[in-house]
Amino acid sequence: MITRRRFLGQSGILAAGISINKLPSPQQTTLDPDKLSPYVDPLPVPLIAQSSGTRPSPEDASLKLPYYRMAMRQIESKVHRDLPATRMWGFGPSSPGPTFETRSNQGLIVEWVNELPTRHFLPIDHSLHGAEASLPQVRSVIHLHGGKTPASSDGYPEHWCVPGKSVSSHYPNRQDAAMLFYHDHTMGINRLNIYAGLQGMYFIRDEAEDALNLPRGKYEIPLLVYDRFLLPDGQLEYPVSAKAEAPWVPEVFGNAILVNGKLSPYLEVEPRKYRFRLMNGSNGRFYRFSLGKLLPFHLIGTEQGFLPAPVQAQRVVMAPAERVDLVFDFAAHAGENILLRSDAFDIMQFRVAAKGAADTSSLPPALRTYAKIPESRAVRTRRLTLDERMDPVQRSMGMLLNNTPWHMPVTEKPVLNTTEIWELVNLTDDSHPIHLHLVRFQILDRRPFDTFEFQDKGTVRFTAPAIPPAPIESGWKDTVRADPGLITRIIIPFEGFTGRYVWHCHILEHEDNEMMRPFEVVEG
Ligand SMILES: [Cu+2]
Repeated sequence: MITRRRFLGQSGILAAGISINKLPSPQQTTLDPDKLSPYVDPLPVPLIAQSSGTRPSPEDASLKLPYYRMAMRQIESKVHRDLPATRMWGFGPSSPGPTFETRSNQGLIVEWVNELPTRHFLPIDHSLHGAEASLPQVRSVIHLHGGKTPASSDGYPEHWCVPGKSVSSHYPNRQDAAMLFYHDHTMGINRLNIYAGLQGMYFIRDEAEDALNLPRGKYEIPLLVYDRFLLPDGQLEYPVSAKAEAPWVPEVFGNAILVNGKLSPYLEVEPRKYRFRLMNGSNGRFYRFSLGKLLPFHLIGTEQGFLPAPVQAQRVVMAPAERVDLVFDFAAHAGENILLRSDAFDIMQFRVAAKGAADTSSLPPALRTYAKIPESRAVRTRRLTLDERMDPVQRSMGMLLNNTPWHMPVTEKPVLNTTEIWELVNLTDDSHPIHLHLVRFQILDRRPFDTFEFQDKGTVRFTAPAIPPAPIESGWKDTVRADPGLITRIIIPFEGFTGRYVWHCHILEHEDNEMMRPFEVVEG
């Protein structure tokens, strides 16, 4: 198996996003997905979440907001026709859970109810902070990724609840149309809870989106892609280290890549334009997606909504938690089968019908007004390192942000309604998708620097010119790849709410082992 790290050592930073698409060679005890017939299961599309009544708004009790009850439960779900059902944790009947559909400025309330069993079925590492053996095994708290959410509803990792209890969240949705997602964020076991299945999609719509006349309804398809390690009996396996008392591993790559919970599904499509809302929901795997033999498609959005204009591409690299919005036109492919691929791996099949209804949707040349934030607006620049701790034989002992463990006092306290620049100084050998809660940001640039000189003297000596963000990154983001050997600069308006939030690496194994820190937005 080629790990991301080893591949990076061989290939340099430009390969960062694509380096971990090698699947581990099947051993006798693991499932060989190549022996299963591909494209025998239709692609499932999660049901739309339904509200049940209303609740008063926490901001104004005279205002009634839709109320959703979302119960986390252990379920059995078939990932492939020829495998027994897989034990998972889902929301209501499914994993991924039901999809939220709401509109900008339409607040809602979700009661996240923990109806899970009291024993975890994946290996907890009690040596990790926040996962001590004295704590209940099964705990959950849900975060809405990409949401501009009040701190008390944001799913702070320590605000978990146990089976039989619930946590309610208020999502005001005062933000632009975008594809967000909800997922578990529990301290020390987040990687296991999401791996078990606790994630789902959340769409915010707005009038600007309505006016674009993009493909919609059955012509707009969410594709939540994630890898899992499956055993021959179809059950989930989560890899462990050789140390029984400390089973944490620094990264997990499965032998099976699922789309909306199915292995190698197919989707019947008409020969017309479709809009795909693609998301990487993996713990640690990066993808470089393409369609067919590098057929061109149009990228129209990123994590926090539309790009200024469509960008034509043949591939798109996605780190965990990144989302892209893309339009592909099957019109010239009537009667063909087209694969969604990630480098050499076939992920799903689109079966294009010979004919379909007339396509009245459009791909507008302009999507959104978008202004780059001038650097001069930043009131403060923070230099923050990404660090890895190694044991004497160069095994990873975990990652850190700014060399500071989670439990240390809060050091990042941006003032509400000010803008800051954060310089992410990556001193590790990995590419880390860094996510900040509450905010959206823009990428300024990435620039190579001398990491040895920085570690010796603490000084930055750039070794090459700054690299501007790729066209697909030239919009509002909430997750940014910080590649090794580079300083990645982002510019962040801190808007919406004061209070305690977190920022972290979205490689879930890193996040669970100290690559997460609180930040606090304070009044001016
Ligand atoms: Cu990381």
